[in-house]
Amino acid sequence: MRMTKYKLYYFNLRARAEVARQLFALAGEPFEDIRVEFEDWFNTIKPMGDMPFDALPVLEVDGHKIAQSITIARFLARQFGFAGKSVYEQAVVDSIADQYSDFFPHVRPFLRTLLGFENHDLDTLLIEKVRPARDEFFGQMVKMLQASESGFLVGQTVTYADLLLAEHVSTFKQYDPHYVRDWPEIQDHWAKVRAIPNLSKWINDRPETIY
Ligand SMILES: N[C@@H](CCC(=O)N[C@@H](CS)C(=O)NCC(=O)O)C(=O)O
Repeated sequence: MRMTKYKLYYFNLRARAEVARQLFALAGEPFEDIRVEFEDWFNTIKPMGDMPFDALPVLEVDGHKIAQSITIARFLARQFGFAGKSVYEQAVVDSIADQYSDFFPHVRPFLRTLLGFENHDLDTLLIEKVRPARDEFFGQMVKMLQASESGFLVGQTVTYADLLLAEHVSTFKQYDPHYVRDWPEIQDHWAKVRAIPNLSKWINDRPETIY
């Protein structure tokens, strides 16, 4: 049987491509993990205009390109069985991904400052922007966990929504060691997701990056 050929283009960061990479790891599916240097992107690849919407990540599936990180994650999750077990569950999973996208602009300046693309005081951003947004978002996620009663956000098994939340937690634990101290349900969720054997192997083996 011919295998689908996947190429994932992104920068040498976890950031917006990491959930896609983790879905490949969970499924045990091979893919080409193409990590573009910023210099090559801005000087060569972007000017060629071959990437939809002129941004990364982009997933190439047998030569067909798909853009937008959440769309890529949803596509792979559907392919590999991590998108929710019923149409209703899938809608709830997608709604969490959309909620994550609404939350993300509150933490984006912090991440862009780490990369040197913006220039803010990181402690001020943490206190004034990141933590208040975190409290609202984590409160919403705890309600999902309480409703599902499985330790995962939706249904009985891991979905790409769990990966989005757990990867966010990992990133901010790196820079704010007490990030989940007052959120035991979120800490337990993070530990449960990251204990999944294929995922924990990927996390141990993956390239070390700033976030
Ligand atoms: N909403 C898009 C945002 C994509 C995006 O902003 N990508 C950034 C990196 S995280 C990028 O390609 N920046 C370089 C550029 O815009 O030229 C997604 O989630 O994929």
